[in-house]
Parts: sequence; structure tokens; C-alpha cells
Amino acid sequence: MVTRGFFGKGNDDLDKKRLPPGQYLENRFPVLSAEPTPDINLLDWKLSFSYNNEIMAEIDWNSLNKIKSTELTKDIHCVTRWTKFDMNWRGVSVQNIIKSLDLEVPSDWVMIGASTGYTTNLPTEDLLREFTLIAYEYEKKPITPEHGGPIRLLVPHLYFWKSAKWVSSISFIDEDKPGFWENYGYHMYGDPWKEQRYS
Ligand SMILES: Nc1nc2c(c(=O)[nH]1)N[C@H]1C(S)=C(S)[C@@H](COP(=O)(O)O)O[C@H]1N2
Ligand SMILES: [Mo]
Repeated sequence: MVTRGFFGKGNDDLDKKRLPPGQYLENRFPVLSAEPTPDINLLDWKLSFSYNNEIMAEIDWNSLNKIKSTELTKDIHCVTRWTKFDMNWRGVSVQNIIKSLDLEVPSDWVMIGASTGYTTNLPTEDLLREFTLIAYEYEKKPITPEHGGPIRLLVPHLYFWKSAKWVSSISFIDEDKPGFWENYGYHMYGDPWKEQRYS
């Protein structure tokens, strides 16, 4: 006889290994925003790359949409302790955008900016990881405005505050600097597996 308990136990063990320390499993998709949700038309959206206050390149939706996209399914971890398994996203990897714009990376750190003023810092190395995306679909549908639509950053290997919603700028900087939440004491890097919540 197959009982629920039998499968339940197996799944629980598997789930525990997938949960970073101090996290609980969430089935809903909570909204966490420091700002009011902006209304951004996809056709008005732009992402700039800059260094020393000079714009190196800009990309709009039309050009972004021509670059090979990446679909991925990842567990996402928020510093407020929720983890949601198997979140499905589509977007273009920042790596591929930089290649297609033929940009030379000028520094080891970046400050990510949103059109709302939100900022968050990252090592350039993490920005260029295969799965760091400029994302425009969640579960095969356009990302909704409250979740950062039409376009947000997705850095699935770090706590979710690094995944800036309404992303609009990537500024290369010579030295690491705190962004919005990092200024309030959040960790400069934010690895969920090392529980890097606060500095
Ligand atoms: N622009 C912007 N991006 C943001 C935030 C924010 O307040 N503003 N919050 C961050 C935090 S703390 C989390 S947990 C996730 C939440 O994304 P969600 O609202 O889609 O769940 O977005 C991150 N990106
Ligand atoms: Mo968060």
C-alpha cells in the first residue's frame, strides 16, 4: 500500500536539502517593494551601461529581444526567510547582452539601478554569471508590474534583494559600494547558503 506519509517523508528530506539555513518554504509569490510600483511601457524601457558617469551603451526592448534568451527554473531565497522552489523565468543573460554590445568590462564591481531609484551592488563576476538575467517573463508570462515588470534583474544565486525590479542602469564602479538595502545593514554580497543576511 502506498501511503501519503511514505511520499511525504521522502519529499520533506529532499526539500530540507534545498532550503538554505534559516529559510522556510513559501508557495505564494510575495511582493516586497520599497517604492510604489511604477508604470513602465516595454517600448519605453531602456538599460544603460556606464562607467565614470559616462554612458558606454544603451539597449532597448527591440534590441534585447533579438539576443538569444535563456529560460531557467530556480529556487529563489529572500532575506526575509521565504524560499520559493522552481520559479521559472525567461530573459537575456547580462553576459550575452555585453557580448552583443561588444562592451569591455572596465571594473570589478557594479551598482545596479532601477528607474525608481532603488540600487544594489554586485561583483562584476556575479553579474556575468550564466544565470544572471535581464528577465521579462515569469512562468511564461510577462513579469507583472509589482514583480518588477516589464523587466527586472534576476540574480538567482544571491538573496532576492539583489534582483532589482524595474532595472534601468548598470554602473561599473572601481570599488564596492553599498546600495539601498546594503546601506541599511544588509550584507554586501548576500549568499543564502552562507546566510549572509546582514553585515
Ligand atoms: N526596485 C526594487 N527592486 C527590488 C526591491 C525593491 O524594493 N525595489 N526589493 C528587493 C527585495 S528585498 C526582494 S525580496 C525582491 C522581491 O521581489 P518580488 O516583489 O517580485 O517578490 O525584489 C528585490 N528587488
Ligand atoms: Mo527581500
